[in-house]
Amino acid sequence: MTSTTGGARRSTATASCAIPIQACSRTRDSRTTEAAAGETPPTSLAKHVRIDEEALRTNARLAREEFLQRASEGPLAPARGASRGPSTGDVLGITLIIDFSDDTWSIPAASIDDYCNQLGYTGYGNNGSVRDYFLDVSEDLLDYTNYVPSAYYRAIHTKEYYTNPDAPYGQRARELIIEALTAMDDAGFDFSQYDADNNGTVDALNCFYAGDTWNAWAEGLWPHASAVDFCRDGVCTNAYQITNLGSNLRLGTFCHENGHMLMGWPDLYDYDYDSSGAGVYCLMGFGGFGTNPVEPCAYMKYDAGWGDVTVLSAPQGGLVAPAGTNVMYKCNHPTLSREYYLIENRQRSGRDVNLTDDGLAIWHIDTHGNNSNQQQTPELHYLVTLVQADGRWDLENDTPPARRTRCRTRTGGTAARRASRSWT
Ligand SMILES: [Ca+2]
Ligand SMILES: [Ca+2]
Ligand SMILES: [Ca+2]
Ligand SMILES: [Zn+2]
Repeated sequence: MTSTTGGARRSTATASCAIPIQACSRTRDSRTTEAAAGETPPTSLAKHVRIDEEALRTNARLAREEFLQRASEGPLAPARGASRGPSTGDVLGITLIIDFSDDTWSIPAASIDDYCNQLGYTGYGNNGSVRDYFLDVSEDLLDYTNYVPSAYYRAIHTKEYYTNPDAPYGQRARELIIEALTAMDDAGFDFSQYDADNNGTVDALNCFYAGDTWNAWAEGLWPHASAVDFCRDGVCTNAYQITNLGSNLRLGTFCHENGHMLMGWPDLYDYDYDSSGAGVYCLMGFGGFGTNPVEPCAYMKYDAGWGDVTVLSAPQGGLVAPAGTNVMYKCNHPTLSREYYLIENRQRSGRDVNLTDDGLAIWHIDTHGNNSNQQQTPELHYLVTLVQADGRWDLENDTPPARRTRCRTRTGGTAARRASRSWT
């Protein structure tokens, strides 16, 4: 999202780091930014079984930690719409794997290949591979695989060099990426095969580096998304995301970041951290973490061209909206094309098992909105608003993240009638 509040975000996130959580480790001596294995929230709950209070708190904390770790992406991410890859068809990304003489690899290259590409993958407790995730949520419209080298690229310099906090943030990450890309090209790699939509831009560039994050927030190799210009074989790279590997592989952040790169999706959490945005109800909100990230919410699927959309122009009964599909209903604003409602069924099963409630989700969309703006005024409101059944507006009010938020639980017809009365 475009914004002029990069500085504000930075100071907010820094303030948040006053909380003594692992993701906010601020010195090189504190090299453990990964959540401990035992803290992983439950991912295999039976349908309709509520997540207990402790697990809810753990979920919320882990989501916060992951997003705090990624907080730098807001100011650095390419402007919305500036760089977007293809969202359908066979798409091939590049995933660099890099280690250092002073921090060598621990996860085998073949494991990272499986994590990206293997159908039915279950490694590290993940619900499928990255490829599985996007096949599922696009209903087979997007088959996204990644080229993963068969061996790590050993960086020219030490990790100490790339993580030097005195260098401008991102500069040495890009130096590292260009180094690795150059070595690939020298070995005969054909970058022109990685531009599925033939727009001259490599569709997706991911970079994993060995070990933990050594840096403080927004320094050195602190995980981030940005852009790097490297041109070979008639194409150039643009957006990239870089993350430390740590000791495990988790789907959430990778899928979230590739949602940005491929589909051009915006973040749906509040960059100011003073409200909860779309909460856990979307991959691009706090739901995009851990080993079983939730589905992209209806707007994302609609935007990507994956939605099975029926436009409702009058109240109707007997409508069917199966959960775990891309069936959705749309109610247009009488005069403004940028504003509408999308309705989908979300149940706590499969990829949505970690939702904090289920039922019919009614989303108010205003493409001029911004999920950093929780004010709920005609001028300042979210892009994607969950119209909460209990009217509490917990997401906007930032009461414990999404815990008390309620989806609609009535039929599509009833919900559509109710929705049509309350344009904001
Ligand atoms: Ca080449
Ligand atoms: Ca392209
Ligand atoms: Ca805000
Ligand atoms: Zn993001």
